[in-house]
This record gives sequence, C-alpha cells and structure tokens, in this order.
Amino acid sequence: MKATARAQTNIALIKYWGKRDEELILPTNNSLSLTLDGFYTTTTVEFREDLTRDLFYLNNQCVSGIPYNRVNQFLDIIRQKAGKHVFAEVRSTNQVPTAAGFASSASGFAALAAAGSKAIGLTLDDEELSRLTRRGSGSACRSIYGGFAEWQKGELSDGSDSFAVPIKPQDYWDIRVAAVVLHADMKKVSSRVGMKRTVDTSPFFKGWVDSIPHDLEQIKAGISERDFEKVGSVAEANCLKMHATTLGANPPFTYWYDTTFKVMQHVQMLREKGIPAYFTIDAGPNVKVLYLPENEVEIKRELESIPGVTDVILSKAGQGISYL
Ligand code: 2P0
Repeated sequence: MKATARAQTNIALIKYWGKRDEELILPTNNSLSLTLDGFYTTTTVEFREDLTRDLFYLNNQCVSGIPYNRVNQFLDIIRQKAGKHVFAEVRSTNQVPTAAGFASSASGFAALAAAGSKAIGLTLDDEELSRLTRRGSGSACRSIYGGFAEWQKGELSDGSDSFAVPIKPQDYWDIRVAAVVLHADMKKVSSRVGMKRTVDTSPFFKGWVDSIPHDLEQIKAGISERDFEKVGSVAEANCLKMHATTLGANPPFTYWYDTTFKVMQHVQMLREKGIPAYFTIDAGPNVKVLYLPENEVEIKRELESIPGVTDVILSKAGQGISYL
C-alpha cells in the first residue's frame, strides 16, 4: 500500500486558458506543452488502516488547511476509483523553486496521481493516469509524458475523452527553456480565478478559443519539422493572445510587471541581432525563454543583464512519470 513517483513540470507552448466544467476540470481548448527536466516533485503515498485522516507532508513539514484541501479532495477521487476507504500519509518534496514561477501543481498532482493510484492497487495506463491527474490540476495531466504532450480537451460532459497524449519523446529534439526570475511583488490573481473571470467576462475570450486550432496545427508542423522559428513564433503569439484576454476581463487584470515587459522586448531585440529566442509567460510575471543549445551561454548572459532580473534557471526537455 506504498508507492513513490516522480513527475516533472511542464511549460505550455499552446496555453490552457478557460474551463467548460470547473468541477471535472474540463478545458475549452486543447493545449500543448514541453515537459522540463529542471523542476520536479517526488511523492510517496502510503494508505494505512491506522490513520483517521489524511496526513500531508510538504518538504518534510506537516501542512493542512484551505490551500491543501485539494490534496484531500484528490485522494477522495483515488479512493472512490479503487472502492477503498482508507486514509493516506503523503510525503512530497518539491524541486520547483517558487520564485521560478512554475506552478508546482503540475508536477505535484502528476506525482500524487501516479504514487497514489499505484499505492492503492490501481493499474492505470498512461491515458487513464492522465485523465485521473486532470482532476487534480488541468496542466498536470500533460506531465505524465516526457517531451511534447497535447491535452485533448474532449467533447463529452463526463470528461472521459479529456486527457493528454504524447506528441514527441524527451530525446526527440534538444530545445531548451530559460526561466527568467524577476523581482516582483505584485499581488497575483490565481490562475483558477483569472481563468474563470476571463471566461465569464472577457469579450476577447471567443477570439482566443477560435484561434487555437490554427495555432495547434502550426506548432505541430513546426515540431515535426524541428523548425525552431516556427515553434517559437507560434508559442510567443499564443501567449500574447492568452494575456490579451485578461485585459478585456471585468475587472481587467494583467500578470505582467514592468520587468516582464522589459524581458519581452529584450528577447525580441535578441532576434533582431540574429539569436533565435522566443518567450512565453504563464499566469504570473516571470518569463520563460525558448532557445537552442548553441546559444545557451549568450542567452543566459543577456537575460541576466536585464535590470530587475534576479535569476535565470536553465532547463532541458524532461521525462514523463517515473516510479522510484
Ligand atoms: C498552462 N496555465 O497551460 C496554463 C497557462 C496558466 C497559464 O495551466 O485550475 O494550475 O488547477 O486546472 O493547471 C495554470 O492552471 O489550473 C495553467 P487548474 P492550472 O499551463
């Protein structure tokens, strides 16, 4: 009744932004990501008859309360699926620096789903595991796979056709990502709240959803051809469209900070100088920069030179779920 799994986080190149079902976490659009090797969560789950409630240790500290209720709710889903009523001790270690601006929920829920389902005795294939993981956090369902993965939104109201599928494995293409950490203390609108507000109120939301099939087709062609310019330019434009929807929301909001904008301009300037680099930004102020290995030294130096940048963390393509 005990299992340990590791999952790496992922960066979306075509963003997940908007839900059609909040409870089942069903998205309004397909998304596509690259799993990253630098940021991961390792989780051990043990179901024990002697426990009278779930215990959750995060980085060796026992934690409880509202922010962690999602873990208990997710364990309930696993228990229901297995038809067992037994509480669990969960121990998670995050190698995802909070400052890097990656949601640890992606690697966190993928590792929890893998370790939890194995510990309780479920045998799930990747598709079933991705579908289960989605119930914890949407973006996490893509972290089941290494390399490039696509979350298919599905059409059915029960969510049975909404899960991620592999597009290309980890070793297919050495494309890299620099996480540019900024000095920013702006209060953040959580991605759950931001997404919902955008769906409910932004007149730009329809345009966002309508534009996805074309972006997906283009980026998949770019990945097949290993065409960095194509993949980068589609990802950058898709990110800008996602962020544009937030400006149309009521009340309007943005995740960008002044330094966010400076980094974006710097990346565009690097391209003008002949260094291929493209940015993408999630529901926060930090910028992620896509680049190729031959430009790594220059990219790091350039990004670190921007005033307000506190750190630049480099990552390669990562692997899917592993059991330890
Ligand atoms: C993504 N984001 O595709 C997008 C881009 C943020 C911007 O997935 O409510 O933490 O748990 O399903 O997965 C962040 O949202 O949201 C996210 P829930 P999640 O990576």
